[in-house]
Amino acid sequence: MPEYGFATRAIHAGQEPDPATGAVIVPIYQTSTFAQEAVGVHKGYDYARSGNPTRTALETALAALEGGAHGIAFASGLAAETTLALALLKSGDHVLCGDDVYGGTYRLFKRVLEDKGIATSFVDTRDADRVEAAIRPATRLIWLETPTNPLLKLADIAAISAAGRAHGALTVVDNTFASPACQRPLELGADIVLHSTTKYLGGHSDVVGGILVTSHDEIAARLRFVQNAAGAVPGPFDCWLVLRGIKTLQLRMRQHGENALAVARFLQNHPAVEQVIYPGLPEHPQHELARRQMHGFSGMVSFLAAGGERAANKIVSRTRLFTLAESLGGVESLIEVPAAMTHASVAGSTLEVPAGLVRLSVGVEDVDDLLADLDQALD
Ligand code: P1T
Repeated sequence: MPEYGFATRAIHAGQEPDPATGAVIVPIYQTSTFAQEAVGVHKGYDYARSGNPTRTALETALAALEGGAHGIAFASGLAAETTLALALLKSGDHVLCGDDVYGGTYRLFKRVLEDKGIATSFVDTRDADRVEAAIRPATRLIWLETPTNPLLKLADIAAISAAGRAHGALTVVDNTFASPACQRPLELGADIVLHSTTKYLGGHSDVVGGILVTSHDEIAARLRFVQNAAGAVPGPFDCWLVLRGIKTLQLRMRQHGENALAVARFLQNHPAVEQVIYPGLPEHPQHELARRQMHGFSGMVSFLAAGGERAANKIVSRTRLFTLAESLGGVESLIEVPAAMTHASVAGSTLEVPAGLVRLSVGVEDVDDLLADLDQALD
């Protein structure tokens, strides 16, 4: 549905009334198999690992939101990453990865794929020239998070994708932190977009899932083949929850962004805070790039607590509205210490994050309540 705007696609793409019953909302096709009239004669579905109408709706909708031709859904963000690696990489290949990524992504590359002969090196993706210089003859994938988890560094998607193309490497953008409401990497030249749909796309902290979107037909066919062959697919109810979530994505992201900016400004003026990181702040060193390639700056804010690890641990134990928990992107505000929680698996590596770093997933509650909660926790 390219002729419609983003918010319209979020509500309608892949979500026409059910042809069988007229149900306005895509039904949860809770079935593992589908009747065949004769051997191989059926209505497009034979077995639910290979395909399910609720999943098809989600895949169509998310492809439309990212401006891509094909969506391929998975049981988690990491299942999407694993399937992508199985489908596109072989022993001897090299992955060039950003030097600030989700701890689980690092763990997959270093502690699972390296044993299979796939090498990964890490580079500061804030500098497109440095990324290009680090491309090797064996580099098959360039793996970007932008903004990164948890330091909110940005990568110039257009410049890096062009460099990758010139050297025969595919650029994958993990767009989990921005969501397609704020950033659409395929439109900037990236080859594949990945999401943990657990986060902003689901939006309510009640589902775990993942998606890959691409406009390359051959790559999509290969990914879809391995989706079925390896089998890390989402169930129909999980697909339905994400479909329900994306209907309000645009509205939620607007409020996440507004609240996050207010929180970032508040923290900037607080003596218990050493440094605030939010791409929407003019003081963010890459704010110009953020304005160029994003449409809104999302709801993730990180800050360094004055007083380091002890101070950080104290703050996160004192908030009442900001719940101390891993994950992000739900309507409720969350707070965590990446070094000890989401990024424990990068400890001791070059990706290690500061022990005094606090990460906020700013929700859509009344912003004055959020500011008051942080104020009493930082006191
Ligand atoms: O948790 P899962 O759905 O498997 O997604 C993994 C993943 C992939 N990419 C990014 C950028 C992520 O942030 C995540 C998961 N992250 C957290 C759970 C977290 O709290 O950072």
